[in-house]
Order: sequence, then C-alpha cells, then structure tokens
Amino acid sequence: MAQRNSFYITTAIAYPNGAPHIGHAYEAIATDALARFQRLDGKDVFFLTGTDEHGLKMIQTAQKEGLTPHALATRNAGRFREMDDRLGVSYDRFIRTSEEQHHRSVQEVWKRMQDKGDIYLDSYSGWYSVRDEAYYAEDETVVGDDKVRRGPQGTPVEWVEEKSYFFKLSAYQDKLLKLYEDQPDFIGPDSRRNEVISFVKSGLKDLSVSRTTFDWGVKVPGDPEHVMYVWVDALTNYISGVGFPDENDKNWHYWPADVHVIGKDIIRFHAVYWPAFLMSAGIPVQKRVYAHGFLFNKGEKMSKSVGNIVDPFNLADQYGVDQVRYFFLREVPFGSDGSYNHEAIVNRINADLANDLGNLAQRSLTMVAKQCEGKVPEHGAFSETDSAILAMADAMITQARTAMATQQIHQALNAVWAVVAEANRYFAGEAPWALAKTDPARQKTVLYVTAEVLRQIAILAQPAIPTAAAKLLDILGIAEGQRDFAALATRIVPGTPLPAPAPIFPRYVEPATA
Ligand code: ME8
Repeated sequence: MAQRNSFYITTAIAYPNGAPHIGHAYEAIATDALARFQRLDGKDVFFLTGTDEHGLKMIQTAQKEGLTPHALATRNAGRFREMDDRLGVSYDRFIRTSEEQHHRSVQEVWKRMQDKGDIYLDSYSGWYSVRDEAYYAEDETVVGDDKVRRGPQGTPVEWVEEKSYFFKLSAYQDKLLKLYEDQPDFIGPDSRRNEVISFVKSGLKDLSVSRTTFDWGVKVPGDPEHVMYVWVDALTNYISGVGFPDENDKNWHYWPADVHVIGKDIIRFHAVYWPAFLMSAGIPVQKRVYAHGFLFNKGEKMSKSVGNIVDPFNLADQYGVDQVRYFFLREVPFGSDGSYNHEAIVNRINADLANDLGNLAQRSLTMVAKQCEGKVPEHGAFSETDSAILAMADAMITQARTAMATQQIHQALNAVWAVVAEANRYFAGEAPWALAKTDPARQKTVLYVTAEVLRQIAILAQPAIPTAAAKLLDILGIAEGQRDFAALATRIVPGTPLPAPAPIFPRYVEPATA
C-alpha cells in the first residue's frame, strides 16, 4: 500500500531506436514540472523514466546500423539520459527494460496471469505495425492510394501469421468498463476517456502476447521459443521501477502510481491493456493515466521515422533550458496538440520572462539595493492596493494546486503570470522611484510588497523554471529551506540583507547574420 504522503509519477519509456526528439523532451519536461510541484508541496515523490528496448522496431533499426539491438539501445539510452540531465528533469530512477531485474518482473507478471488462467497458446494471423508495435483489426486498417495498408496512426502494417500465446483480454471488458465508471478520474483528459470507453464498448478481442520469429525480448517462462510482446514487457516497467517482483523492496510502497503521463497515441495500451494485465496478475491498478497532445514543428507532425526531428539539445543551447521549459508548458495547453516556431518562442521569452518577470525583479531590487541599504525594507501600514496584490499572490497556490491535480500545467502558470502582470501594474501605478524624495516610508512599503509578491511568484515558478526561480530566490535572500510551498504562508522578513541583484532572464537577441 502506498504511504499517505507519497506521489508516484512516470513518463512513457521511449524507444531508443533513435536520438530523443522534442516530443520526448516535452513529455519529460511536463512530467518533471508535475513531480517538482508535488515535491515542493511536501509529498514524498518518486519519478520514473527510462527506455523501452525490446521489440521489432529496435531489431530493424539495429540491423540497418550494423549494431546489435543491445548496443543500439545502450548508445541511445545514454542520449535520453543526457537529455533529461540537460533539461533539468529530476527523475529518481532511469529504467532500461534490458535490465535483469525488469526481466524477472515481467516473467513474474506473466506467471501470475497464467496462474489466473488468462494465458493460452494458439496461433495469430493479422495485421501488425512495427512502428507502433501494435496489432490492428482488419477494419482499423485502410489501403491508401499508394497501395500501402496502414493502421489508425497512419503507420504501415504487415501480415503476421505465427504460433502465439494469447491474453484473455475479452474477459476484462466489463471489469474495465466498471473501472472507468467507478474511477471517473482514471483517464484524462475527458476526450481520451471517451475514446477509450467507446473502444472497449465496441468489444475486446484476446491479445497476442508472444512472438517466435525473433528472440530480442523477455523469454516466456517455460517456453523459451517465445519472447513476450513488447508492450507486456514495456508496461511492466512501471512496477519494476519501484522494485517488483520484490514486494519487500523499499520503493514498492509507491505503487500504485498516481499518474502515468503519456502521449495520446499510446492511450489504449495504458488505459486498456495495462489495467487488464494488472487485474489478472492480482496487482492494484494505477490511479490515473493522463495523455498529452502531440507537438508539431510549424504545424508539421514529426517523428524519428518521418525525419524532421528537432533536436532538444539544440533548442536548449539556442534559447536556454528554463526558456524552453517555460515556452512549452505555458504555450501548449497540457492535453492538446501544440505547434511551435522560432517567433513564438522568442516572443514568450522576451515578453513573459525578460520583460514582465525579469525587469520587475531587476528594477525593484536595484532600487532596494541603492535606496534601502540592500536590505528587505521595513513596511508601514498596507494600503488597499498593497492588500489587493498581496491577496492575489496568496491565492495563487490554491489555483495552482487545483490545476496541477488534473495536470493542467498551463493553467497553473496562467495563474502565476496573471500575478506577474498585476505586479507590474502595481509597480507602475505606485511609482516607487518617484517616492524616494516625496515619501520614503511609502516607497519602502511598495518595495516590500513587490519583493514579497516576487518571492511568492518565484516559489511557484520553480516547477517550470527551476534554475531561474532559484536565482530569483537567491537575490531575494530566501534561504534554501524556505522555498517550498509551506513557506508561502510566511512573509519575507524586513531587514534581511540581500545580495546584489543579478539579472534573471536576458532578452533573446537574434545572432548577427554573416
Ligand atoms: O511509444 N509530441 O515510445 P516512443 C509529443 N516505447 N509527444 C510525443 C511525440 C510528439 N511529436 N512523439 C512521441 C513509445 N511522443 C513506447 C512507450 S510506455 C510503457 C512505452 C511521446 O519513443 C509518445 O506519445 O515512440 C510517448 O508518450 C513518448 O513520447 C515515447 O514515445
């Protein structure tokens, strides 16, 4: 059983058949923001990510590159880990499905499903998409003008006919429908929930769960001629990641996961197959699956196979890590598709980060440094406008908590940046620069209120922009132990000495063209 205060969150595990692309970066950044938020909110968080290394797609790419699948996986898993580290993704464990412990975990799940009577041997004939690593019914495929038959995600399918073990998915149709009914939060957003419910209602067929034509995978216990279908193996990572099959493992208490964050193309695997496997194996099902949308580069769909990948490392080098994180999290409503381009990124950086937040911090704290002896100023009685902006800042945490509980990351950021905008109006309206001579006591109060509002903004901005928010908290003189959400209930302390205000966000300037 999960301990009361724990929070377990996962990303999908990526196929390391190529280098990570921006879709992977997006999922990692968003999941990281959700994990950081819960950590700051006092939860004991476990954040799992990793790579999905078996299956035909890996074999075929490895063959093309003249490598073994394991060598290919090792090379690219390293790149995924580097991407996470580069983007400040604060995972607790990076799992690779080629790990021995994971193999034991998958075999244990298989044995339990078999003991339950849910696995039987037969033969499969039907359509398979290597790119999706998915079986499709004939009526889910169409033959295009180019004579190529494709599945529902638009990827080519091939005819497969071989001896195979099956999982009695059909026996779980009613149990799954009951699960969706009893736990209305099981699938988000609602559009995906509806899609899954209608898929399950349309009737579930038993699922082919082993292959005999290749051996790169987890062996079926007692029948080593078969390797398991890669999705049985891949989904099980979520429990291997917290110690399964060792239920005495120190991390097992995190299960069931609070949320699996995935892309919309793999909702069926997570919301239909995975809970069915878990029910069969007698393991509690996850609490929630949340599917984000797809990112398009200027409106064009990208993928490793299509070839128009945008490299997340380049993006981070060009714009900065916090800038890229902020852009995707604020710009794309989490759950919807989004597109991005250079102008949109630059606009967000310069308007929201450099101008609205960076300049406000710089201007107000420079004034504090020069005119208030470099200490958080003492304040007098608060005016109505002071109280209004403070109340607005105090209200952010409740809005952010509500939004983040349902993965509405953009809404949490909207709430914070609404306060940034209001703080700018407050600062302009109160004009503290003009008060230095006319009413120095009032100037101090305005600068105090501004510093306090900036402190609250910085604390709440940490999940999205961890490095810049930490810099802002540094120049506000906030101690390391005073940066979590519990500290929002306090106020910045007058008299605290402040370091010289260093800039937080430089403006983005186009590189000079030769
Ligand atoms: O699906 N925009 O791996 P994967 C946003 N191994 N998200 C995207 C995207 C895009 N353009 N392209 C991909 C797999 N994703 C399986 C998962 S989990 C047990 C196994 C997302 O490398 C995609 O939706 O193809 C998925 O959540 C993740 O990136 C990994 O995709």
